[in-house]
Amino acid sequence: MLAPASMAPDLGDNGRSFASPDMALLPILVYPDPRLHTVAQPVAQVDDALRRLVADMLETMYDAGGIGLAATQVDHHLRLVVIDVSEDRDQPMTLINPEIVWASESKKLNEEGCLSVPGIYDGVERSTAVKVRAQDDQGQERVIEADGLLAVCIQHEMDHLKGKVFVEYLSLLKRTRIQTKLAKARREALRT
Ligand code: K1U
Ligand code: ZN
Repeated sequence: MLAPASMAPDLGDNGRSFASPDMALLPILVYPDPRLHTVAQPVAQVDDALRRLVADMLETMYDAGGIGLAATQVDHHLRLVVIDVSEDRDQPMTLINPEIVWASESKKLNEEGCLSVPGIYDGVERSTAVKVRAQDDQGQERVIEADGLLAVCIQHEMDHLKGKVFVEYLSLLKRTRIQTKLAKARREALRT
């Protein structure tokens, strides 16, 4: 796996060490919220307001125990993704206006989860390697070559930007069961 440090925002040794009182945990949309199907718009300007959103998204992703988060999931419909697949959770990556420029023909079934579909894990077939062009948080264009978990995560997050949630790869029967389970969990959470 190739996870270039150059894609990481300048957050010191650890993305979380940057945490300041100004940082915010953003509410994550839960499937089947229709806003998850919004197609994200390109980021026009990489400025301090966008970097603030990046910092809040990283904080939200770490707090939720995720390895990635797309802006769509926090109701910001911009082509922006944050990822950290490192074991020590200290290699944050920011992908602004990401485009997959190459995807391997070889595919693999991987178990996936989603912070917008809590508690549900299922298999999705994805390319085993991808090449992605994106801007970093300074607006610099980068090309990332990814395989393994990073490649899976990038494809999952890019789907979010298209308004697609991983459960849409599953059968109608599975999706119906998932919606029933999430509706029950929501009712129970409202009761407590
Ligand atoms: O987009 C998201 O909702 C984040 C999602 C990303 C993802 C996970 C697994 C495969 C592909 C993409 C998550 O991080 S869900 C949490 C999770 O499943 C996980 C956490 C740590 C390691 C591995 C998976
Ligand atoms: Zn997801």
